[in-house]
Amino acid sequence: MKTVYTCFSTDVIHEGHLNLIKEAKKYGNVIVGVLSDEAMIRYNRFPTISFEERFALIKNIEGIKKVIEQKDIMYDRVIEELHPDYVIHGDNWKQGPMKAIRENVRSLLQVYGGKLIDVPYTRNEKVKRIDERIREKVAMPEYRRKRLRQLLKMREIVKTLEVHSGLTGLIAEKTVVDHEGELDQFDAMWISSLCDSTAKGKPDIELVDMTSRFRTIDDVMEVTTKPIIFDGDTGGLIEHFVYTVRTLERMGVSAVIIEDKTGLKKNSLFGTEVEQTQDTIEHFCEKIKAGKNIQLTDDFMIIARIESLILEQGMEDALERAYAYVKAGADGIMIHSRKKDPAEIFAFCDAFRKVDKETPIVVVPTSFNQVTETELAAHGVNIVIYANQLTRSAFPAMEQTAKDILINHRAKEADGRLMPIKDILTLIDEL
Ligand code: SPV
Ligand code: MG
Repeated sequence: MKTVYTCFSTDVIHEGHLNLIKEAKKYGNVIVGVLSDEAMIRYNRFPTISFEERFALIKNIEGIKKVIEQKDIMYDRVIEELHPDYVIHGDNWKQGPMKAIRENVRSLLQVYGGKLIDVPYTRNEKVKRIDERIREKVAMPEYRRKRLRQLLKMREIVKTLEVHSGLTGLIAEKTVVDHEGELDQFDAMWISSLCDSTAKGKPDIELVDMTSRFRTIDDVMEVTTKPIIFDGDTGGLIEHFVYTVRTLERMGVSAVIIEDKTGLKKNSLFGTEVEQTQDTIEHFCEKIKAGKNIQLTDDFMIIARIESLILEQGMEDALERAYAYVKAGADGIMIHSRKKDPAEIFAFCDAFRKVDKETPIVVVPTSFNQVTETELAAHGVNIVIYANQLTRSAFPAMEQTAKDILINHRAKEADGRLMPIKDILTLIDEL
């Protein structure tokens, strides 16, 4: 009897899956792989049920010989182990990022004469509706909020991209790359005070009020499903911060990062070029405690951001603060630096990790941008935030277009660099 292999990464079994199994049975014994959570989140949406539940779901389908876990997106290991005569899949993998997976399977099968079968993907209203329901579910506050904690367990580095609008949210949500035989996407989104303010033409001095910042979050949430880390600046007055925590938590934001500065906040990347005052350890701990006391779920995270290196207060001060903030209840530590050389970030992480192996460390490699995610992970970093690159790439592009139009008294010369009209019209899906 021949063997037929297929791999599922679904939370719901619908008639499309059953149809695929029915087809597969015509060729031999059917083995189904259930894609691991770790692999699934690299190119697909976040699972809404546990791996064990997804596994059980497949096990319950009649006529399957065996169900296994497929650990990797690419099929190298599974094909080496099973040597299936056939691999069968819906033909939807001929498009988009999944094309790379199909190509991987095709070349692996070719080596020993295995065959690839593409079954027409079941596209009907019912299947479409199920698909939309799962999407809506992962976007709901109670699912979205806890996802950062879940990702911290699954991902060596939680890759986070700055967003400040529905459009930038869509970029963070949908961009998947196929590079060097691997698929990857961003895990989370950062609502930066710098970029949220800049998008409104305002300086980054806690001038854009919270109501307006919540509006940005809402715009992003409306069109995305990924978890959000909110830049809460200094957190403001303790009496105000508790309200901010309540609102963010209710909205389904996963974490707020507050920095240990007081008075008129200026952007950290100014460093000591402008006057900035660091909060006392005692007062900032009070703020952390107040926030932790007020939150209602175990999911929401308050991350304490240490400005000692930015303000040239030394490593000892940074570490003392880190331990104190964790003791006060901080769910994570963000250590910031404006040096090009990542040495002080590495030194902080190494020292902190000697004492504390658990508390997540967040970094924002804007200045020390040559450092890779793998290097940061090796020093114990858990979350990397690309805090402003989308905004910084969009602004010069838009400015150049404005100049081209002014110089040429028409838009033709700019056109070569522009997105085709056809693409902008279809960029946003209608419901
Ligand atoms: C932001 O993105 O607003 C930040 C990070 O707070 S930084 O601009 O580097 O201070
Ligand atoms: Mg900021």
